[in-house]
This record gives sequence, C-alpha cells and structure tokens, in this order.
Amino acid sequence: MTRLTDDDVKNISNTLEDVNQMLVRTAGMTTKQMACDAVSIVPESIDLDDYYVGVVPITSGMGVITRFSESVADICRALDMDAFVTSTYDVTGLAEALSKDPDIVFLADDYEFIAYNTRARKYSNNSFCTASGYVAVLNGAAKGLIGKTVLVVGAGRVGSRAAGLLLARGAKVGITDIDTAKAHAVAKENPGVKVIEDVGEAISSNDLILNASPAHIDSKYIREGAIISSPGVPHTFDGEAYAKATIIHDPLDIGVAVMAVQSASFSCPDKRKCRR
Ligand code: PYL
Repeated sequence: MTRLTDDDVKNISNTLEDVNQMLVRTAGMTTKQMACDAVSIVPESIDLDDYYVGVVPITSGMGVITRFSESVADICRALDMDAFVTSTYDVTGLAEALSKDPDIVFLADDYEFIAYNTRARKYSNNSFCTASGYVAVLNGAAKGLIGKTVLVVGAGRVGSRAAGLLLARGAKVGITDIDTAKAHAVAKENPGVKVIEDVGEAISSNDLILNASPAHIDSKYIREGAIISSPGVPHTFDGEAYAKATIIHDPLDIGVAVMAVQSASFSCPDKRKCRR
C-alpha cells in the first residue's frame, strides 16, 4: 500500500468543503451522501451526530504522519460526528481513547487502517471503504454503471476490491496492472472481470476508469470526456489530463468518510438499507 506523506495530508482539514463541492459538481452527491451510497445506507436512517469518535496516532513502522490523525478527526467532524485525537500514542493512546467511552476508534499503522465500532465490536477497513467510495463516485459521475465498461488500473488492495464492487453495480469490468499475475488473480477471484495487458491501449479505449495505481498515467492516453475516479496515490495527473477528463481524487477524505459511516452503521438502531 502506498503511504501518504506529510505533504499529502497537510491541507486536508482546510479542503474538506472543496471536496464536498467537487463531489456535488462531478457526482451529484455530498460527501455524506457518497459515503452512505458506498455502503448502502439510507442517509436519513443514521444520525452521525450521535457518534463519539476517538483517533489514536500510531508510531509503529515509519511512524506518525503529521496531521494524519487530526485530518481523520476533522473528516468525522465534517460529518457532524464528535471526534477527538488522543494526546498519547499506540497502546497508551488506545487506553486514553477507551477511557472516554467512544463509539468508534480509528487507528492506522503502515499496513492496516481501521475504524473499530466498540458497541458492535466490528471494524471498517480503509482499503474496502476507499474502493467502495470511489466506485460510488464513479457511479454518480457516470449516471449509473449498468452495462457500461469500466477499466480498473491497479490490482492492489483498492483496485481488487473495486473490481468486485463494480461488477455488483452491473458494470463490465476490465483490469490492468504492470504485474499481470496480480490482474489475473483478481479476474480469478471475480468471474467476469477481463484482464487487459496493454495499459496504454486500455486507457485510450475507455471512457470510465477507476485508477487505483501509484503509477503516472500520461495524459496522451486519456480520452476526451473520460471520467477517472482516482484513489491512487501519489496523484500525478497534470493540467492537460484535467482539461480532457473529469478526474476525482482526494488523498484521505472519501475513504475515511465511508469508514466513518460504515462503522457507525454497525451499531445504528435503524438498519434501513439503500435501495440498489
Ligand atoms: C490510509 C492511507 C491511504 C493510502 N495509504 C494509507 C497510508 O498512508 N497508511 C499509513 C498511515 C500511517 C498513519 C500513522 C499515524 O499518523 O498514526 N501511523
């Protein structure tokens, strides 16, 4: 999994409203509506302001990312949740969080990022929630995916989950990865997914793309009017790409918003599901 840098994270808290507006403009839904759609929750069935959320900075591996925990807390606050960041780290931080009796605790090391619901004793996972958030965004931006072809670029933790979620929404799915064995493994796991070996050819012949790869995509391959839902980090699309296509990206907000809604839904008294 590609790790975010201090630079990726430093402005997240002040751009949450920009992301919200971008989602309304490109996909016709607010951040909260996107998150609910991503995990099939009726927005009116859940009162996010009922939830108390703790975020614990974790120092293992490559250590704390500056403002990562504060950004997670601000993303939850933007969803009307009451959130705090512990002043201590790791196990001490978890104990500090639990002493405040939160409904949800967020913790991330270099491999896993989870939102644990203490009431339901179930957790949300960032890879699944990022995949489902960006699939919901593509579905909104494309005004539905049934019968439409979508190319998934990158067969890693997000791309592989996105392939299955796209199939579930009725799309025809192609997947490409520089490591073709990874693409074939996803196709084996998700019957109906087609492996495409030539990345450039694949991108230049698709209007709907879910880019879950850290690799740079040269704008010369991008079709005029394409829609690219792009969780991939680092995000390296240039001005030419943005002029040709609708590109939807943010480094953390979409994935965390889906984690917050999904984790909250585990202990939501009203289990109404989205129509799908
Ligand atoms: C969740 C992000 C999305 C892409 N890559 C994932 C990542 O960077 N994971 C590492 C998160 C480390 C957080 C650090 C802290 O500040 O608590 N342990």
